[in-house]
Amino acid sequence: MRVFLLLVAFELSWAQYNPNTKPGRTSIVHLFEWRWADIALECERYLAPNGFGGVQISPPNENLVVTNPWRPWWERYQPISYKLCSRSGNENEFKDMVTRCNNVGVYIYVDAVVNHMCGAAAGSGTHSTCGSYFNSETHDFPAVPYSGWDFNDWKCKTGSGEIENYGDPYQVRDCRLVSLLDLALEKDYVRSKVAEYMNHLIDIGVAGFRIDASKHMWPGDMKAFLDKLKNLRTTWFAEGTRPFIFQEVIDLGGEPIKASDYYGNGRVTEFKYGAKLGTVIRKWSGEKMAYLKNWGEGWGFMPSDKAVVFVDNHDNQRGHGAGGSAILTFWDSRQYKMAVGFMLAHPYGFTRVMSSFRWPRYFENGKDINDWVGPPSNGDGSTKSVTINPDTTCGNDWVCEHRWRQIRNMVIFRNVVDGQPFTNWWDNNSNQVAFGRGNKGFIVFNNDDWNMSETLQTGLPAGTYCDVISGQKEGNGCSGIKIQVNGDGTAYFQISNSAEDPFVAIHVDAKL
Ligand code: AAO
Repeated sequence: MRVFLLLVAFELSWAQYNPNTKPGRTSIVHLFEWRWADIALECERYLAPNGFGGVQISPPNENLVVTNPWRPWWERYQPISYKLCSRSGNENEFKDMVTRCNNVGVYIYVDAVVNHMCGAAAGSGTHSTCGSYFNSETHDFPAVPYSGWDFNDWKCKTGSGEIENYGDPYQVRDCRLVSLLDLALEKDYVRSKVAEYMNHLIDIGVAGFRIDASKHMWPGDMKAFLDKLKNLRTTWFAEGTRPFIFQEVIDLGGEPIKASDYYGNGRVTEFKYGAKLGTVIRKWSGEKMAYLKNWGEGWGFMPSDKAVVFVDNHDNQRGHGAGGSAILTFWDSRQYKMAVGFMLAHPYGFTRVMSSFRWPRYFENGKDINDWVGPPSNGDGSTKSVTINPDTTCGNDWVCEHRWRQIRNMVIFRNVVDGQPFTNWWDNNSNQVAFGRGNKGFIVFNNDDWNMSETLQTGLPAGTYCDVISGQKEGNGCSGIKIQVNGDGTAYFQISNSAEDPFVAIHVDAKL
């Protein structure tokens, strides 16, 4: 009995940290601003067959419609109600997506915006995605309903009512983030409304939540609404499965609010990861890849089992949020592929791949003045569908990084090496590095300005392997470089510094 109770306690404490992805599926992809109908298709035609574990979707709830004169992507971070209708689709389309994705074993993770409603200056009317009436001056959101009593204004002590100083945790939690009306999550009524929204999504079949602006909520208030959440639907998940929770907390150090304040509620986004990895791959600040030997906790990151990691996100790929100019994105595709490849090969953290849309990036005085531009859209403001080109890339200005061969094949690599230890590190004390994952996979990078030619211990069984970066195994053949692993596990690697992609990755499922 005692052993049983201990097991139950362990299960419960692990619960909300477990991404709930199917065994052997180790990453999720953020399909930023995609329509539900397109995500359903993508689950069936691409994500399931290629071993993706799930999709982080853009906020599905009703939001403010901003026209200035075109619609910014960020309007979706200004809730008007918890009705499921947005530029991505209506409730029926949402349900159809969840059902179809779940049926092929690709789960849905909702971006939950529950810290606030729309901006204070949004006005009043029905310029919202389902046409629900609201009034930001009187704090009236009848479609929830929330009224003046449900906001934090009385609690905030700054003159402007805004967060003025990130050094004061009270301001950060009780005042308005960029003028967004801050919900009073200390009230049971507000907690219940938030939980009701999230439970509605759980009833439909979602597997977890990214919780937006978690830094701006008290961890105890969050725990109160998280404790009200149901277990996941038994149609797709084991009895007693808790929703996966990952909290957006930007902690680059230097502020009193720490990522660790939130560990009790679930995982946390590790923003140091992309900021540091970008700096290393760019070789800025004297960094070099050889220093990645103790990547992870050794770099001052949070414990691996608490971390959600990513090279870039929808904010910092366009100068919002945090991370600065070091962040690598699809705009720097060669270095970006190396960074994503490194992330997916390395055991640290739970990995999220970014999938973006292209926008007319235009810098003025170091700032992208088009950082607001919304997804590819038609004249009437509706979001364009994701078309697929004959070469499997995407059209209509959808970037689809997750479909880039190098990235997709590294998602598969991570699945193949899942659970294997970090082994056989090698470096040249500069920017040529290599490491293995037990006896399942091995990866080699040359980010130096000269050629690499080395014989390295791979830890892999003898045989001929197909490099999954320059190509992949196709039937009994290989469309990329072939690597010969000798009987003693060593193999010879030659990587030109001017190669299209100066890295090589092999794993046991790509053995010829
Ligand atoms: C829009 C307009 C605003 C307008 C508002 C209301 O842009 O001018 O006032 O509407 O009308 C998104 C957009 C916002 C947009 C908002 C609502 O990014 O531009 O506002 O929708 O439509 C903070 C938060 C973090 C947040 C991030 C953007 O802590 O939670 O700002 N991210 C999420 C979402 C994001 C969304 C929201 C939250 C709101 O992912 O898409 O906003 O729902 C410091 C702090 C960070 C702070 C940053 C940025 O970071 O530490 O916590 O993030 O500042 O203010 C160094 C430091 C680093 C520092 C950074 C930047 O790197 O090391 O710590 O510099 O100073």
